[in-house]
Amino acid sequence: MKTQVAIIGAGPAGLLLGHLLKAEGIECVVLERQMGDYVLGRIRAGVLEQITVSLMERLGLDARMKAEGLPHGGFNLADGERLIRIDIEGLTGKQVMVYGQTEITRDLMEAAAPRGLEVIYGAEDVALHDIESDLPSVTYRKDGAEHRVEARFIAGCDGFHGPSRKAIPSSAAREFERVYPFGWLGILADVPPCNNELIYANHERGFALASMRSETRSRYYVDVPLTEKIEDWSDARVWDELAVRLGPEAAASITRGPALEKSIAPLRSYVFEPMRHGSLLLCGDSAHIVPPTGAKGLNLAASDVFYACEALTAYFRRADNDSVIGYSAKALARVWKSERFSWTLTKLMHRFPDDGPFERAMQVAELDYIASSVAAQTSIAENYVGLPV
Ligand code: RFL
Ligand code: PHB
Repeated sequence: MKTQVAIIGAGPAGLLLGHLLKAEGIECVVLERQMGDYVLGRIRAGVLEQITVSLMERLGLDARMKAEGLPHGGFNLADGERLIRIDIEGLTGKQVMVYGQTEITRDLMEAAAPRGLEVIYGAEDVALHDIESDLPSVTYRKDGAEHRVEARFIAGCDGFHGPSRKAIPSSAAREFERVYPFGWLGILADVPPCNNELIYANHERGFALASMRSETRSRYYVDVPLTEKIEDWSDARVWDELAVRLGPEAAASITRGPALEKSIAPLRSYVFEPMRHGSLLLCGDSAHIVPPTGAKGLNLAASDVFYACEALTAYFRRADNDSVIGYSAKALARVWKSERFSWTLTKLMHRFPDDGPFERAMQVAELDYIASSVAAQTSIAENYVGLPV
């Protein structure tokens, strides 16, 4: 098969890029290792920045998001009994949208066939070839047969564990990484949220987050040491822990219910440079990971895809190779700012095992400063709502 862009991975990055390229008249095909239901079963992001919302609008795929999503004009930082509200809307004039990654993925997936976007699920042993040439290709196996896709470009949208990033020689790359000494234990339940806005809590027992998917579905997290096993966390234990860490006011409003999903995700900060090598462009988690504290992962995937689409459109419309060459620097400038924000918020809101009284005093001082300074709150608000693309 021949196409203009071979996209590896049908997560949000790959599907968004596929739709955007298709809308620009650029031929592409998306290769996904898993089956569609498996991709939809991953419970991940919940908070969308303007860039993600605007890409769905541009594609005309925003109807369900507008009908079912919850626009939020603020969120809260809790420290013991103190609650600091960050008035995102008042400070920036913008809102974030609470709408699950599962729903975005479903909207993109369902629109694929009607719009002629070919997505091949169950593609095994995906391998990249000749990425330093102008005619790279991707091979895969499906139903026992070998297939080859020849393209002008490959877009690596295959997440942190996919083969794309690994195809770039280490001599041409640089990695930056920080692994955190805890993970987030998440629980999803069909119960009303305890608060109408998100609460990020720093409690002496650890971090907690109260989030939601709708007015009847809640998503909560607590941080746990990496040694914890999910089997040791009954639903009751998770609810008890949330009630303590979120503080008395939120605790009084928590409705308990059976977990629809419960899992532990490790936290990591990671950046791979450059995000382009030869004819391969990396987008989303394949090139970078942020700890979920800033709600930035999916949104960074969206901004990468925005820049990648711009670069590929310039190439195919005007034979402008400079924008392809400039892709990495443009995307990384935004990636690093989101890395900084996610890391800062993670440090501010978690109790690290090696931290002593000094580090805790720094957290308290910073939270005091945030509580009393419109400038500090504005900085948090503009990062949370999303920096300009
Ligand atoms: P994905 O979603 O991992 O999709 C990659 C796709 O590539 C496929 N793949 C392959 N396909 C073919 N061949 C192979 N060999 C392949 N290997 C892998 C995979 O099956 C998959 O379908 O990456 P993408 O598209 O870059 O999207 C990134 C986002 O998923 C991620 O950044 C966010 O979920 C992060 N994240 C959050 N982001 C936000 O913006 N806001 C949030 O509120 C937020 N909360 C979260 C999060 C991530 C979490 N976890 C579990 C990591 C909360 C959590 C708990
Ligand atoms: C979520 O609802 O899953 C969520 C919300 C905010 C975050 C991370 C995850 O920062």
